[in-house]
Amino acid sequence: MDSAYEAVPLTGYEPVDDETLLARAEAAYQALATRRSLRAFSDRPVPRAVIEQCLLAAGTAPSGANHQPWHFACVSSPELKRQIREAAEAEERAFYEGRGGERWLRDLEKLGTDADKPFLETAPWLIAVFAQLQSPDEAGDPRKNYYVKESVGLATGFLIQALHSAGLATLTHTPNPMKFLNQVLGRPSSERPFVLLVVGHPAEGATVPRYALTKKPLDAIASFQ
Ligand code: IYR
Repeated sequence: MDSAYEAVPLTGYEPVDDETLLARAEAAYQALATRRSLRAFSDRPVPRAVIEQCLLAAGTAPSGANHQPWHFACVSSPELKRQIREAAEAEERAFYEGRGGERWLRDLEKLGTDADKPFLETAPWLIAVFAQLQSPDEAGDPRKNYYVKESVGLATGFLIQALHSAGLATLTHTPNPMKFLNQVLGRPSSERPFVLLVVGHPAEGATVPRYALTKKPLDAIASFQ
């Protein structure tokens, strides 16, 4: 039987000396360290072509068996944004009125969040990321996916990073529960909402919580042996 495997030459990794490696690694860190989860967006439009390029970047993420088990539902329609805000705020009100539990609500105090989510309508784009438990294979037949959450998490990380590199701000928003996104966006039940990314330019005078600026030092997040 013919193997399904075919090898092609590796491209894209030109040789680099260690000094250049370090300089690039530092630049990568500096570029990412300015990213903030933002909750105050400007209504300045963002061209769809910009979003499309960032989605292509997200789509390069590694995934289980290269099944790419993600769908990015991109919303700029004011009416759909309104529906999403309404449904999200209804869930969030229940959460902040007690469903979250005392401990969780106390942990969120430093972030200054509440049930009001005006940014869901102000920001030019909402990207609902869906995880596909199964998706069609090349022939269109349903096929099981593997490591779905891990894969979609990686693609979402790539997307946030691409949007940030382009100069856009994001909020990684997780209305809880967010099953309403399937209904509002007409996605099948084989897809689970993973995260709702809010994308746009910062509002003038936007602020962020001081608490979120503190990141763990290297010795708290890594070990070398
Ligand atoms: N989903 C709520 C609560 C919330 C939960 C976590 I974990 C956060 O890091 C921030 C908020 C909300 O969006 O307000």
